[in-house]
Amino acid sequence: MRFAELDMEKIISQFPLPGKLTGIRTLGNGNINDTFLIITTNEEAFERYVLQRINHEIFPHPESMMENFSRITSHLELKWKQGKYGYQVLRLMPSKEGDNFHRDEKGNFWRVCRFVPNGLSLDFPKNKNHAYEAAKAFGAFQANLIDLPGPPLTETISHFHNTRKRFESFLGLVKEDPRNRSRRVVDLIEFAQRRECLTEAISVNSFPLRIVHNDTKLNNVLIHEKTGKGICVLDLDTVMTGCVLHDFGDLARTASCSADEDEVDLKKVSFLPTIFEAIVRGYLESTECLLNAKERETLHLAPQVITFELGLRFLSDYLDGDQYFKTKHPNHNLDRARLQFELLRSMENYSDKIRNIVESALQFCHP
Ligand code: GN1
Ligand code: MG
Repeated sequence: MRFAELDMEKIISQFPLPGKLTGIRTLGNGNINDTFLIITTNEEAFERYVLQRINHEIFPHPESMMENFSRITSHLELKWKQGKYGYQVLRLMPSKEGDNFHRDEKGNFWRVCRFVPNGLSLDFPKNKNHAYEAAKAFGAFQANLIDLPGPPLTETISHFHNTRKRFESFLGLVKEDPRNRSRRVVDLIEFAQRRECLTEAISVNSFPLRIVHNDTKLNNVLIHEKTGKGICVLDLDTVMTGCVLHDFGDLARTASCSADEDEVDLKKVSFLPTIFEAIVRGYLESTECLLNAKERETLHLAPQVITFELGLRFLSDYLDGDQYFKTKHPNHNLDRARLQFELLRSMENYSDKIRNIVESALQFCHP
């Protein structure tokens, strides 16, 4: 949905924010929800907030997703007060009705959070320290949610990181070819089919189920603009029961890559072992007591698995006529798929190095 089509002021007025609304602009480059920065001003100062429209076609149960959100943030806030969690926690602003979201007359779901100042959301790390800090922050996030009280969190998207299911639905789309596009991507289809074995590397049933973030792109953790420290984990919509390896792998996919997800020049794409080494260090520093033997021994495969999965998801969406991810041009999903597969190829070339980095870091880390 486009900015211009929305009656933004009316929506914002459903949240009793102090001051007068003085600015609205789009924020970030999420592929699913619509995100805006809101500025309100009174005589003395201004405040910033983040307004989001939840994509309810992709997240079919926004109410229970927001219930997850409240439970997660309350728990982390408590851990923060107890001095156990060293990061800021997203804070929701209640609607006029006192709910943690507002539903407009068109059926859209909206939420508002306080803006976290001084944070950079980076598409790739400017240095190793950023990668280390991001990994430490996502690790601490997992480690502090291990004792979340109450029933399991609601599953916001089913089978989200089930690589096998993703592969099967990809094969279904290749066969059905609803948009007659498969002939243009024969090379990518073959590339994916030759790597079917990756669909079995992290089958969720063989690992402990823990609460994980599930969308640990580097830009989902804010890095302090001056100190370079991780300050806040963002985007809690897919936080649910899952496997820790997917979080580790997805950060490696996005941070230890020489190009960002939308790069079209594949010559610029390669895996960056020194950044990866920093991710391993940061992640193990905050999760070393958490991981069991099976998780430790499979850690080195996670970047490849998740990169394969993302490549499959982009390619499937291309074959399906671009229904899922937001796209900016007709071949956007195809370009994204090509990049993921190129990155996977580079990871394969570095697979011994990746394994060595993980194994040597694990030597110094005791469960
Ligand atoms: C989507 O919208 P964003 O950027 O937070 C997607 C992730 C992908 C990512 C790829 C719910 O996340 O799984 O890794 O795009 N989120 C969902 O950029 O599918
Ligand atoms: Mg997301």
